[in-house]
Amino acid sequence: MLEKAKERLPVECVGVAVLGSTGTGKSTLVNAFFPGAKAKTGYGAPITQEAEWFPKKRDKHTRFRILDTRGFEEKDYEETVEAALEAVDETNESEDRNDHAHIAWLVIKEGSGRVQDSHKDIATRFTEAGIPVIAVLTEAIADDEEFRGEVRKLLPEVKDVIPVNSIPKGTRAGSIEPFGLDTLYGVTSRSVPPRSAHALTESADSSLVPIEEKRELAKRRVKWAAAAAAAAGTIPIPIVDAVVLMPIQASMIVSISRAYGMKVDKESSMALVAAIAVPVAATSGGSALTASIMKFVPGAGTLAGSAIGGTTASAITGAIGRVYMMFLHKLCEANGNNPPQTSQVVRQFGEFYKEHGAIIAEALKTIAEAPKK
Ligand SMILES: Nc1nc2c(ncn2[C@@H]2O[C@H](COP(=O)(O)OP(=O)(O)O)[C@@H](O)[C@H]2O)c(=O)[nH]1
Ligand SMILES: [Mg+2]
Repeated sequence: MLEKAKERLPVECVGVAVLGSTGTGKSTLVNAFFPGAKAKTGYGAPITQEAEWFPKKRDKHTRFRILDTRGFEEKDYEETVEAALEAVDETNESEDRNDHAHIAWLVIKEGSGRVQDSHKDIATRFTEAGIPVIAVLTEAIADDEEFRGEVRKLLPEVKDVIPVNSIPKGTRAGSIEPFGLDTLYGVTSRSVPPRSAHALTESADSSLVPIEEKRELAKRRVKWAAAAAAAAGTIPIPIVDAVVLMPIQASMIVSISRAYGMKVDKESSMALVAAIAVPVAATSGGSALTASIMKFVPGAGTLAGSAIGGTTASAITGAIGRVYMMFLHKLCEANGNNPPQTSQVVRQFGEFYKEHGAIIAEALKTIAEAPKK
């Protein structure tokens, strides 16, 4: 049921073309920025053509795609630029914007100190093709402004020039910690369409995403679920709460968790949903919704189904979502913007609910008092 409900979540994807010569730090950058790059897209496998998308085809669950190329060696870069543009053109013909390339990262090693013909070519031609270009200076030293200024001057088309250090860098003076990826996240997020920005929030390394953006995305998921529940409420009951409402609420819980950067697989999603549902069900005393919520819990049995209306279904779904968001937000905040483990949520939600469950209790009361429709 969870799987089915997830099918109905909004489809969001961001396409990133990562361009630059071999050895400039493209792979290092992608792997630091998108922790799921290898597992989720197969990125890093040897490419068979000049330019190739990872994954090759997008499905409903794909949150990001990366265009990888052979590398732009100075002597024969034209062919690779041509191939990359072709790959972008092809995908951007799709009517679904989720298929598109939305942004290009032009990767230059800061230490090279040189802007090449290939860089200029990429910056102009991708910009002309409607793909914003961000120049990323890798293995950067935090306060070396000179090269940055030169890149800005020589590549006036680019949206921004962002120095980054993707992984710790050892120097004689000690280690330079990673920096700049959060700036790259911010500029990228502002340069792509809103739906792709949401996909970025979900797929970029959680530490790069400001907690307020996580909250915004979680709010959208609650809104989505409340709207879906409202629509579901108009379908004849009792089928509605078991088959429609419960999966909506379950996938809402999973997608709020993902918005806050939690890694949720099949098993942990069941544990999460149960952890939220049990305390809610325990306080909701016999309303029609209890029947719906109790079905979250394996073996809890079913109550005789009475009808609930769309408004009610929407109100309770929204209330559950808001309380869970409050809970996760607090945990993340207390933990330096790091997502909690599923086990921590399972252990601590009950306690939190005792203090803050009034929001849900209110919603449940209005159901109990509402005339049955
Ligand atoms: N410290 C540090 N090393 C980097 C950075 N980017 C790349 N490197 C190193 O540079 C080398 C080449 O990087 P790689 O990602 O394989 O380049 P690619 O050929 O463009 O994919 C690797 O040894 C990386 O560890 C960076 O931002 N910081
Ligand atoms: Mg590479």
